[in-house]
Amino acid sequence: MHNNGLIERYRKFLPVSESTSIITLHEGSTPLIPAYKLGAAIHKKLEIWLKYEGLNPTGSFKDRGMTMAITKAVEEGYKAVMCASTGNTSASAAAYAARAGLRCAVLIPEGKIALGKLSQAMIHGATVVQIKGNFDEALALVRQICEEHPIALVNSINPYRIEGQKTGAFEIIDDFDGIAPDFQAMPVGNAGNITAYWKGYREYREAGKAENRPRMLGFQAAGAAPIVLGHPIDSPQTFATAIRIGNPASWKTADLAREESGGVIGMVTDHQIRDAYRLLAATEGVFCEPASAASIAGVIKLAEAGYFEKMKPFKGNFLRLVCILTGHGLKDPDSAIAAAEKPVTVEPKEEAILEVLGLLETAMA
Ligand code: AN7
Repeated sequence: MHNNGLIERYRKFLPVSESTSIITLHEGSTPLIPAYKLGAAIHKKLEIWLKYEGLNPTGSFKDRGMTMAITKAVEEGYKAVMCASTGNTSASAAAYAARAGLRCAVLIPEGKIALGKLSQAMIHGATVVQIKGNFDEALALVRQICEEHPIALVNSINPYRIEGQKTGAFEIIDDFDGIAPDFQAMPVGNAGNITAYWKGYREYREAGKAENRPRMLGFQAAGAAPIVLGHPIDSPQTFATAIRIGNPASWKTADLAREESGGVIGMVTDHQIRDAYRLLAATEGVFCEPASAASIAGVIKLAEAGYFEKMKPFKGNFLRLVCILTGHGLKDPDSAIAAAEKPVTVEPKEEAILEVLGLLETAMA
């Protein structure tokens, strides 16, 4: 089936009408990839699936919300959009605004944006403004500017963003033939995505499309864990720059998702995130950005704490868990290069290469 984008696919569940002109880059319908080896290595009862959101058109889950936000901005007559961003929102907003013929301005924290994301916002022609401050300060400024000027704010406090992003939950349930996973694990930054997924799971269940709902497992970076610690963080720090956020806009609805679903919002250290990031790429061949690996790191931490021991699957013998891999690894090549083994440089001679490969003795035998 041709993918016409998620608004067409889930039109009945979204705030569009017959006359809405849809702005799409044919996002959504991303693969749900089994990771049996990884699951078994983490816990004998776990069956892990990876929702590879890095395969959206601009390389992150933000496209789900942006197709809705930009479609509605056009419908409502806006000529310009604006967002604050740790990177992916700016990349997505810039791309969809370009497609719609809207002006786009993005406000980002100077020096804390992964290279791929910055390159996207720039090449799509957005006006990129760096502030000597963090994401939370950028968002406060964008809110103020969009209140004072006819500019559509396209951060996830825009309800259309949440509407678009909830379709991720629909896709997972559709892929599993009407059964939600036992758990869904995801990184939490500004907390829009956990809000959106939980809304999606609730609505699909209410519409009779799902028999059950998952427990929501959200993970923040330890240096940027306001929800876990129970207070805003003035100067959030983590190498997973996407989730370097100290005062999430959707804090309350993230708490609600955890409560209503019987889930957990926890935190993982940069060290744990980096290990999970490498492990996933090396054992399953799936490359995500550091923030996305917080989901895997969190699941490992919960497994080690015995969290899954007493849990019962909704169906079958295994606990089915979906990790949302929110962004593609290529977004942030610097982190990959820093986390992996360095390449070896040798003379252009067979012997030198065989030596590196540990094949020298075999070759001489
Ligand atoms: C890869 O781009 O906030 O909890 O400005 O890029 O919905 O914020 C990005 C967030 C997870 C957290 N994974 O999602 C932005 C921005 C990746 C991300 C999150 C982000 P939310």
